Amino acid sequence: MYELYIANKNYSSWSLRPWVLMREAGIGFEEHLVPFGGPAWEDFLELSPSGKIPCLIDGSTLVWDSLAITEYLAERHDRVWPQPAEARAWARSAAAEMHSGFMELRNRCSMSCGVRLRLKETPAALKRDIARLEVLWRDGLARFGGPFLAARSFTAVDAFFAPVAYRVQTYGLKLSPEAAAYAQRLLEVPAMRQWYAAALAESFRDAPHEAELLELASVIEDLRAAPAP
Ligand SMILES: N[C@@H](CCC(=O)N[C@@H](CS)C(=O)NCC(=O)O)C(=O)O
Repeated sequence: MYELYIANKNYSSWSLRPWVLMREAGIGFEEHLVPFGGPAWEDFLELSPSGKIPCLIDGSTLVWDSLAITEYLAERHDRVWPQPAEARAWARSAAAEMHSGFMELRNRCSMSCGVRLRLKETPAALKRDIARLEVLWRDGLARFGGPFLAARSFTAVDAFFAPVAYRVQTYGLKLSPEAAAYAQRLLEVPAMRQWYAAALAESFRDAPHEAELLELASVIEDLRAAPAP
């Protein structure tokens, strides 16, 4: 049985990727949630050499970084990347672009599933990231026929954009109808619903994450369970 170490579901966009992928691909795993806060980095360092989460343990093999975990799983399970090779090439490129890019979207709209926020400003760099996202999604959906990005079913490339769907919801990001429909489709995936319900139930608050959100945005609504005293 694989063991997947993740951080808090409300905040941890990187953890969401392998979690939702494994759930949707029917790959069994035992979940371990290691909370942010306090000596989180030391806690994470005990598990993962980068001091970052997620990481996957398979017997004596440790895999860290969401992209490496995805590729490790793809060597063992059929449903991780789409078929045929052309769709796989596109999906890998789009996932890699998300993994190493979209910095403004990631930094300015950090994931907080259970909160609704209004950004204080929308700089040109963020608009560029959103415009690129729309072109990329439209391309995948048109090229491979949807309803997911590179296949009829949810695959790893959708998992890489899953955190974006929560960001769209949290920040009310304005997208074209086609892109908005895809983001909504991601939110309705069963594993995404499960993650979201668990995120809302969290009473844990991570002070650095909360401070970062308030610096860049104002809170419209907080749907999470009341904070732990
Ligand atoms: N590129 C890594 C990034 C992982 C990452 O930044 N994880 C965050 C949690 S969402 C983390 O562990 N942060 C703790 C820290 O930076 O100290 C991946 O894809 O897994």
